[in-house]
Amino acid sequence: MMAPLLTRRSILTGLGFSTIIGTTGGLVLSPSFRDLVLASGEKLAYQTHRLIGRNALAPEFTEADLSPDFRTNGNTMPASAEYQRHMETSFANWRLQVDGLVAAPQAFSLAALKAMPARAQITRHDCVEGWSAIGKWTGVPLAALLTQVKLLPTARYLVLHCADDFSGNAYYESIDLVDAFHPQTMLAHTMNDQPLSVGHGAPLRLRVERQLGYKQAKYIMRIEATATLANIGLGKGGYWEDQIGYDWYAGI
Ligand SMILES: Nc1nc2c(c(=O)[nH]1)N[C@H]1C(S)=C(S)[C@@H](COP(=O)(O)O)O[C@H]1N2
Ligand SMILES: [Mo]
Repeated sequence: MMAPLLTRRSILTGLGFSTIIGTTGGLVLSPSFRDLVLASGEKLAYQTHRLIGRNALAPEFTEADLSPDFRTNGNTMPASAEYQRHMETSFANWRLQVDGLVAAPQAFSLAALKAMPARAQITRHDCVEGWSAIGKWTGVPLAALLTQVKLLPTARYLVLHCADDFSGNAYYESIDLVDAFHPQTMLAHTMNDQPLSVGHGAPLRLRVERQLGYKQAKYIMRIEATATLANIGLGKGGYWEDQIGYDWYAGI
């Protein structure tokens, strides 16, 4: 188990992201992982993505392609008193907790995240319900954050805990480390050059561009690095995965 981590660590400090992803893809995901976690159709999509390259980029568009109306979906206003307080104070006291299987857990303020080197990308969001929209996202590459908190060798997933819920069941999502280190995977604080609105997930939402809309977790409060998804929610890796059996790996 040490070799992959050392490789990933040394590459993180020394070389480019694409090399990290290739290495992570080759070493972190074992066949037993795929067999245990994925159902057969989903497994096909996952393996196809691995063949064409999990590190391949999602198409990017131009400002001229931006959708004039990017609709909201799912929860558009978390009901919790804690979230309401943060909203009323413009998220000044909000912190993103990053913990779990990391050597250096940290709490990031929104100002600290906005001060980090940003990436911007114009991509198409595809909802499983049959609509798409093109938007511009600006935020912190997740890889940069993970470098700061120092993932432990036992970490295999990142769980995104959100502020909202449906009937008391918290919304959450999870991704593997290949997607976590993908160059387009970011924590977006800005949409179409404006601070992320509450409807679209303020103050911070995930963009994981090779997957469907429900993976794009809004209202992120905490990111937890884990070795397994079995102990989170009902164990399927996400709110919709738990509730109605959506694929955990929603590759597009
Ligand atoms: N926390 C949270 N994240 C969420 C949802 C949600 O209800 N709560 N809905 C998901 C779904 S199904 C989609 S299509 C997108 C919608 O994002 P938008 O509201 O910015 O269009 O957010 C996803 N992330
Ligand atoms: Mo969706």
